[in-house]
Amino acid sequence: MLYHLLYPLHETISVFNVFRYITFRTIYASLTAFLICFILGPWVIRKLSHLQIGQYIREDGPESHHKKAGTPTMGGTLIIFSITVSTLLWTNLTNYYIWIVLLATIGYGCIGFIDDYLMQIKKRNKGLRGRNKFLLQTILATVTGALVYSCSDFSTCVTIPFFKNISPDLGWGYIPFAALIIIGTSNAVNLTDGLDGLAIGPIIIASVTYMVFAYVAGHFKIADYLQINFVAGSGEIAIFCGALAGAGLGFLWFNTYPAQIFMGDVGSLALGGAIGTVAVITKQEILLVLVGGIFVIETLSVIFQVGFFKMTNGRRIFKMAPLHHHFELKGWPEPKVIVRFWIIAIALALLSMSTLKIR
Ligand code: 57M
Repeated sequence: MLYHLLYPLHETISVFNVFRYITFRTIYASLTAFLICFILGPWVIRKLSHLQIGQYIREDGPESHHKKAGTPTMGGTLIIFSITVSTLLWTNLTNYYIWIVLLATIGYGCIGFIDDYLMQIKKRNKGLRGRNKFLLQTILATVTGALVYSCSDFSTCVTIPFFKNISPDLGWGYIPFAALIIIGTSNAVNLTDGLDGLAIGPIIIASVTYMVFAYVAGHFKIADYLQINFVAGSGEIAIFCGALAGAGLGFLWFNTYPAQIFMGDVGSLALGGAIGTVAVITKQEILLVLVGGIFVIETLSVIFQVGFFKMTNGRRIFKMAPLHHHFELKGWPEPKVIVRFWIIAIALALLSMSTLKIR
């Protein structure tokens, strides 16, 4: 909004010329989202506590988690609010991709909110039925994929990391492909959000990584030089990624160990949906496996654990899945598990950025 209000005044007040620069608006979108979370955080924590929206802790979880019972959850509502306000303030609102990524973020947040509401407020132990939750996720992800596909100059070719000459064109098949990326990412982040700051850390790292990808993909000369897909208008998505990272940092201030608040499914599903949609729009879909490697590792640990359990009639590969619980049960203190996972996430993000040159 500020872009539309202030940039036109740059002829009379020259300093407003800065509003044309995506870098400037990305920095301030990040700071705006951070400040909203940082300032409203204590009030939201008090409000959730007052409403008794405290985390229910399952009996079969690690012993160390039982002390977490009652921690305010559904903090994802604050994350989504700060991302949305900051994005609306700092982006070019005529950009189609901005509305698509906001739809995916808020839409997945609503699915998570329903799940949290049923579980935490209605005390329905399982929340939304798995089947219903997956159906809602599939519908929203398919609509998101179709909206991206309908963008006139959007390429339906899939970018294969490290191989610039291989990019299969999926045609309309890109819609289910995109939906799969979004659903998978959303659920992977949801599974990962099981320790204080464990999910939000890699989300911040992935947001900064895709901020770079969105910027270069939206810059014709840089995209041409790097020989990556030029996606007209994706530069504005860098501003959204800035808001995502800023909101993540603001939330981490309160979610860091020992957490004063959890994000809830409203947060984990929304953030995963956001990152998945950004990966699709910036044409770095497959690379998300690397950028979001922590989420992939955690999900694979569950798949292997459940599969092995069923095949061997009860034997386990890990002490407990997802993987973060395995290290907890091995005796690693919670902060050690969290920070080591963040370190791996940073290394994977650096490796993913190197694919811009190694192709
Ligand atoms: C999402 N939710 C956390 C919090 C957060 C198939 C199976 C792998 C499913 C999985 C599961 O239930 N996943 C649900 C993970 C939960 O966090 C809440 O959920 C939101 C995210 N969706 O925002 O509101 C617990 O995580 C802890 N937590 C923190 N700090 C945070 O900042 O400490 C969360 C955020 C919270 C809190 O204790 O209550 C979760 O873990 O449920 N199931 C599991 O992950 C279970 N694993 C398991 O059953 N493994 C089996 C099989 C199925 C693979 C096995 O290994 O044999 C573990 N989780 C729980 N109990 N709660 C272990 C058992």
